[in-house]
Amino acid sequence: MMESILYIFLPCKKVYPIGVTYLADFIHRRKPGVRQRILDLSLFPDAQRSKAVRDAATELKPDLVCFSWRDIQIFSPHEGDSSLEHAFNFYFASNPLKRITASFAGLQQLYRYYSHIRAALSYPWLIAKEFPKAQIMIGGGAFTAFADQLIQKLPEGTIGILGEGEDAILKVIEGQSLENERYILREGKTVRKGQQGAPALLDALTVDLPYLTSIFPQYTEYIGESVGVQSKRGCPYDCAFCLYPYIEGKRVRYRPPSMVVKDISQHYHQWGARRFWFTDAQFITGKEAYPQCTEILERILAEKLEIEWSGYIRTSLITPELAKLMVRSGVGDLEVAITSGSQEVLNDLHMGFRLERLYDGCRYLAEAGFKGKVILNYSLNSPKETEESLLQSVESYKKVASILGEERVFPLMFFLGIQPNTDLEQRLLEEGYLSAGYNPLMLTPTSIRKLLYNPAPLNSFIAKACLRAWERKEGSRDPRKWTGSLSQTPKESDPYADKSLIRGIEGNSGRDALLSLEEILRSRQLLRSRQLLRSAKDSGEKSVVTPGA
Ligand code: B12
Ligand code: SF4
Repeated sequence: MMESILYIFLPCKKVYPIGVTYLADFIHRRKPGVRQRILDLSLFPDAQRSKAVRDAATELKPDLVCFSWRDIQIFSPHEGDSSLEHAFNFYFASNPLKRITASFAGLQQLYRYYSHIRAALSYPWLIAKEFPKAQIMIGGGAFTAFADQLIQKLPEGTIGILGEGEDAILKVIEGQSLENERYILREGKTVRKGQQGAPALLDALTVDLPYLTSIFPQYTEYIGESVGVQSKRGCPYDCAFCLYPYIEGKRVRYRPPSMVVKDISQHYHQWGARRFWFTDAQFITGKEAYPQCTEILERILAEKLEIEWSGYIRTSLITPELAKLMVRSGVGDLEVAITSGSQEVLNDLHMGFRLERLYDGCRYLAEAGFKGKVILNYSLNSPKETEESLLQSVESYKKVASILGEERVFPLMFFLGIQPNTDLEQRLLEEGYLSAGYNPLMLTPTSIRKLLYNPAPLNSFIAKACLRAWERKEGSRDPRKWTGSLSQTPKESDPYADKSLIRGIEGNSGRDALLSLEEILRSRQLLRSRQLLRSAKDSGEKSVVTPGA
């Protein structure tokens, strides 16, 4: 039986390390004698991270070191991140100077990307070398997404876990077999994998906050930030590009609302936290989730918790009653993944909602007095996109803006990023767009171009519209700071949890991009109809002339 666990949250842009807090809490409830400590490396400058790992391991002498790897992706396919602009300038700018500047910026970003991965891998290697008796485990969102590639780069014997980790860690400290867990383990050149049996039910008690406070002294750094709370796990939908059901499973498991709100209330009263994010893959997973969602919001109100909360929410499932409760219980800014204004494109991506219902949801929010911002995510140039469907997307933005108010709606171009283990990846492999055995972590100018899904023939004028809009806002420079996982985000007063997205909406350049796109498409249409007219006229003239000829 193991007696001490050190959790190390690998560096990424500062975000509350909810996963490791849940893991440590779970173990403490079952094995109160196990000594634990959480170390969040994001809060240290680069140069001090190895020392922080060494110091914590020397002090705790852990039997088990659990690394949690949350993010890898840096080429976020959305316009809040300057890497997308560089990539677009590199591939599509007509001015060669811009291409050259973008290629330097892109190279710099690639360098940062690789050194970020290298640095993250160096901490497990440090433990393996300097504390060889400790067992190493690793999990988290980024590890789950890229487990097959990462396990090859980790010290032999590292136990990787895909998805949730509570039961697996418990089994490891008890010395039990992992056969019914989603583990991945490399022995020399062979890799072994396990399949999860029954996923854990979430009826455990709430987080023991005084205990968490004692093992995670860095918590004070998160008091003004948005604290994660999970109310359910799993998503039953099937959106082609999405990895969440792969990570969390398709079966939805709910936490009892009283416990979810007890979590919020403890953080509120004991830490003074005021901002929360429901980290669920999807907060409203379907009609079956209504009772739980309703009770959570009612309890927030009943307990007079004056918070601001957000999360991923299917707007199409918002009812008038839920909208009222959402607004009264403190819903903040929302990110709505409309994806496209064309029902056909949505259906092709298996999004499982009707646009009309999405508009209804927005209407209910407006009627309930919603005052937040709505970031409206568009994934232009999805498969099945046509010039007509692009114009429908522009129309859909106008429609949402007319419902909620133009000043509240911020369209954001969020290109489809291709991720391993998604339907989209599978489809593109079958079509030969991706080649079998490609390495999704290997970024080169060609692979980035592929992985930021924006194929020909619509790509060039979509890029043109985006560049035109960004240029107008930014004066054709890149004044935005690097926002990738390596740098520390400067303190910003904006309450939105993902600060790089906020950059995308500051200038509302997405609106400009959509309107520029409309301009480009309309002028193409005009040109085409003029050409048609002319050729009709020409052939008409010919046919008039012919008889007499
Ligand atoms: C909620 C969420 C957000 C919210 C976070 C809000 C907040 N305040 O917490 C917001 C919208 C801000 C966000 C932003 C981003 N996110 Co996000 N996010 C998620 C989401 C949906 C849930 C994460 C979560 O908190 N889950 C709940 C907790 C309890 O689970 P967990 O932390 O994963 O931990 C569990 C397991 O992973 C495991 N585990 C974790 N560590 C360990 C360690 C060991 C040893 C073991 C055994 C197990 C284990 O056990 C834990 C408990 O069961 C995931 C997708 C998903 N469904 O998982 C993406 C996800 C983590 N995000 C991702 C990314 C990329 C981002 C961004 C970088 C996007 C971007 N490019 O701009 C940003 C920036 C993040 C940052 N660092 O600032 C990726 C990461 C993978 C990747 N491709 O790199 C994911 C996986 C989504 C995806 N694209 O597939 N995100
Ligand atoms: S995009 Fe949202 S609704 Fe669709 S599968 Fe992913 S988490 Fe579920």
